[in-house]
Amino acid sequence: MDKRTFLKSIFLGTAGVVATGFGSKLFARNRKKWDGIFRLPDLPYSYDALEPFIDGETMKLHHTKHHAAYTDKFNLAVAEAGLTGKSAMAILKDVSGHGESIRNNGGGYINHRLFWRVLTPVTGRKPSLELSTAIDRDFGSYENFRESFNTASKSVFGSGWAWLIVDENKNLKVTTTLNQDNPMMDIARDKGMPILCLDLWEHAYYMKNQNRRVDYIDAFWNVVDWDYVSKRYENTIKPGRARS
Ligand code: MN3
Repeated sequence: MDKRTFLKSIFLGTAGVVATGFGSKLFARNRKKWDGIFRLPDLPYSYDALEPFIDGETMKLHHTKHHAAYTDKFNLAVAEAGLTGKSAMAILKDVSGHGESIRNNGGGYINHRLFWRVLTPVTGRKPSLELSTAIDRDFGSYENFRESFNTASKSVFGSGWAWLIVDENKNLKVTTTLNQDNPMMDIARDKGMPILCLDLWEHAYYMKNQNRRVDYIDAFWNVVDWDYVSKRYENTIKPGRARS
């Protein structure tokens, strides 16, 4: 082996060890090493797990085509704007200062990321005592809250989302946004931390429900993951962020 080949083998060998160590252990353990690229999250259940309420074909297209496209385009827009390395929330909080592509694709990226999490195939979950107390306080009853959310969902003309948010006074509020806007954006009419959301774009229900958005809204209540929504609520109102 000549000197050059020897050095090359040492270099490649070392590089191999570094790459393996980095990939398998260091990277997995050290989340601060995020590379600034937003990735399409896996669904926490299979595509057909929410049937018969939301069909598998819709879920698959929605995740692998729509959400994937928003994710790719958001990465491009973030890179073009020189914002790589900033969190999605940091970018979208000041969305009015960025272009339409960041607003639409960044919204599409985070809205769907939350949407998959608030759904579950596990039946019978209920809001926690803490959340259900807040629902009674702010809506009068769980039934009134649902009515309010349904009415808001039906009122969205064209494409948009319905939301349950925790506002700056730690109160619950139902609101809607158009297109891919999100209540955390500075352009939102009602600002707050979203804890539950419903995608009202036709791509979310047209294959199964066609024009019957009402059927889709009704079906949605069967697959809401109240455990996750309650946890999000409790994390949002934690002491340190006192009611004002
Ligand atoms: Mn969608």
